[in-house]
Amino acid sequence: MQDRDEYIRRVLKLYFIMGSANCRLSPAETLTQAINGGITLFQFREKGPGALTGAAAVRLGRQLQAVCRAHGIPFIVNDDIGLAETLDADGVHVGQEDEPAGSIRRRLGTDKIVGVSAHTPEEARQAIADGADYLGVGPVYPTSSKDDARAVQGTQVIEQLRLSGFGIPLVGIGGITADNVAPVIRAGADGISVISAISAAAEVKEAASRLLNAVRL
Ligand code: TZP
Ligand code: MG
Repeated sequence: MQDRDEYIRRVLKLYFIMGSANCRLSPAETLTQAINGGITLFQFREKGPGALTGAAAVRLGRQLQAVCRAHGIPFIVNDDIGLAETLDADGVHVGQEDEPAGSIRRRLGTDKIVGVSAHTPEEARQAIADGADYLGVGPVYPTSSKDDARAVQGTQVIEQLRLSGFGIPLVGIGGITADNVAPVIRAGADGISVISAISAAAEVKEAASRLLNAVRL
């Protein structure tokens, strides 16, 4: 458990989330540059305007998974447990509206990474009881990458979770950039999860590398 937590904390440092709707360049090019810039974990999140579905989503998932494999970066699927099973992904990330983590853990087994979005200590407690490996907590700052995002919470929930003794690996998410990452880490997050700060950057590799340096400070 200790080793697993250490591994999870390490890969959560710079957690990049992306689907085709988020990219300026092609998804594979965006991901390749992000990996070259130093991302530590990738989540395939095919949502939003013009998002691929069915066989096309599977094809893109396979392509991005191959890029991750070639570079030793774990590949996580957002929400869609069936897609994660089809691809034999390294894990999944789910929100409170998705399949409960306990049932996902039973479906995927102990080896896969299971992440859960949590907004309160009660949701955190339930996720941990269900066998979650890590929590995503946010939105820390305003975001335009998620239509149904909850109210902005600053770093308050992260601090509250740490102060009440939750030691589970945890990332902050929502509107995080190299310029505002410091308070997120100071509040107790092990890393950050970003979409636009990398996917929409003019220079994807440089953006990832700046973020990684900021997380390490
Ligand atoms: N969940 C909470 S905020 C968010 C998700 C998926 C979007 C994060 O995107 P960005 O562009 O890093 O604000
Ligand atoms: Mg979801």
